[in-house]
Amino acid sequence: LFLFLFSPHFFFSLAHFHLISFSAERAKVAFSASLSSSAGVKYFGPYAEAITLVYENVLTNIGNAYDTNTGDFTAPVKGVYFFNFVVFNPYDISTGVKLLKNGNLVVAASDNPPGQDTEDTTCNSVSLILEQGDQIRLQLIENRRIYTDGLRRNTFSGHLLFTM
Ligand SMILES: [Ca+2]
Repeated sequence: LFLFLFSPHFFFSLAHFHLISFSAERAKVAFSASLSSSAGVKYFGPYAEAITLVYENVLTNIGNAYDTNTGDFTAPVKGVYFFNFVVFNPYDISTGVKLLKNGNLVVAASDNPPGQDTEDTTCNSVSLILEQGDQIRLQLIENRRIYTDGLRRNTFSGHLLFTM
């Protein structure tokens, strides 16, 4: 033990441990983004295959864990994260969005076309234990559509609740 305490390996381990605990304690992760920053009307879908939705209009992105080029959220530290997404679509085509963790479905939200009021909103939320590097993304479900305009009714948010 005595020899180990004064070995380079011990000091490396000590430094490494402090580095990890320091970064985990200080981790601050929170993002919110809407699907489009433009006031113009945009439709996504319907497509035969699911596509990743890129929420390009960042409102908050503390820690830069959400990538507005790819639509991927990458967990910077192990912890419990809360995600919420709100989906809006009007008119005559059903809407639906699914949340994936490392490519696998976790939860989804969908809605059939409006009847009389011509507006539909749906949402879902989930708290997940993520390892460092785990990825979360939202995809438009196959054969569904999503619509956006200047009112920013499609949003995606994620927050680190606490590290583990
Ligand atoms: Ca409906």
